[in-house]
Amino acid sequence: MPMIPRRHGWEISDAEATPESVYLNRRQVLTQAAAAGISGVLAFQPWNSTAWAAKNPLVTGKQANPPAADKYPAGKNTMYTLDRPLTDERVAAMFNNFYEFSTVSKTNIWKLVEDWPTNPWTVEIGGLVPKPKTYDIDDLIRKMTLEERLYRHRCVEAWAMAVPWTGFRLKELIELVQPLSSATHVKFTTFMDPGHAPSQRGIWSLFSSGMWPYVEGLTMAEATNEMTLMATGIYGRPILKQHGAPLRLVVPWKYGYKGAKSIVKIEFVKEQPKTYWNQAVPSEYDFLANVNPKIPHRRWSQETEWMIPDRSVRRPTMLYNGYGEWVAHLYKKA
Ligand SMILES: Nc1nc2c(c(=O)[nH]1)N[C@H]1C(S)=C(S)[C@@H](COP(=O)(O)O)O[C@H]1N2
Ligand SMILES: [Mo]
Repeated sequence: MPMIPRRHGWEISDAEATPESVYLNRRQVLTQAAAAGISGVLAFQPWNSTAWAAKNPLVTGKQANPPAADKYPAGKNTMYTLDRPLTDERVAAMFNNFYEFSTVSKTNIWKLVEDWPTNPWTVEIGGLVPKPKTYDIDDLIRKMTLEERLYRHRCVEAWAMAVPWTGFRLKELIELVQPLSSATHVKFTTFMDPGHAPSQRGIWSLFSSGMWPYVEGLTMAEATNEMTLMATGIYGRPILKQHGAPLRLVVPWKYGYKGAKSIVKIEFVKEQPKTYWNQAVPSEYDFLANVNPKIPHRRWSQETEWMIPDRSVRRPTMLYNGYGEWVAHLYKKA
């Protein structure tokens, strides 16, 4: 009798819609799917977040010596309102996509980041700028204006959440560094640390496309949109490591994979950057990645979504994740 890992009801079908199934080998996929299916039947129970939170009072994943820690909590920008309750802080902190740490599970990333140091940390700003410069993260954050915003988040896999991010507008940084007019895109490169990030080393790097580091990109018009946030905090405190400490991109009208975590380099470039998921599976993850209920993923519909941790309630997906008022004009054909 093979060992079947016991799972909580709310994590039973991790494997059903995750991108990793395209690059793990077929046998692994089948084994995982079978294990998830069987344990799902045996262990399914409605998720009781109150009872669970009582047993797990501490959110782990704090940065050691978080940068600009005295800036929290930052002032609230009340312009962006939610149509749903905020996700429980501990639920958000314990359900993550962070492929550098695991391509298999979302529910133990918070443990896997424990020994990963995010300090010291520098962010290189380069490419088509008059003065390329490497900033210490603490100095960089202190140059910017921090604010808190409530945003919905929609993963391409159909799970969603609503969280308070603290951060600064990317636009403010762009105004500071004054990119040349020849720049058409911004390229975000994230950390490389095979010693701490298991997927970046050995055999795992083969199964995770071998294309590290994770890279994302935006057009200049998207990057300078008011909604585009560089998150440095969450729930009124410095951002947890599992959410992409110490600096993470947040573009809430796009699928979550655009929101690169743990950024070390921001470059202004003159062509569309080659991005991680788009390179790995171009037919399933496009560069644009705007949330759109009418454009199905190749393997599932995008008409509905569910809010973590409750898979049993599906709600309609909104075009641009409900942020069309701010961003639809970017995509109108002239
Ligand atoms: N560096 C890096 N950034 C990443 C990812 C990743 O695997 N590596 N996953 C993306 C995906 S698919 C999602 S949905 C969000 C998840 O963010 P969260 O774990 O803070 O909810 O991070 C995005 N940013
Ligand atoms: Mo995602």
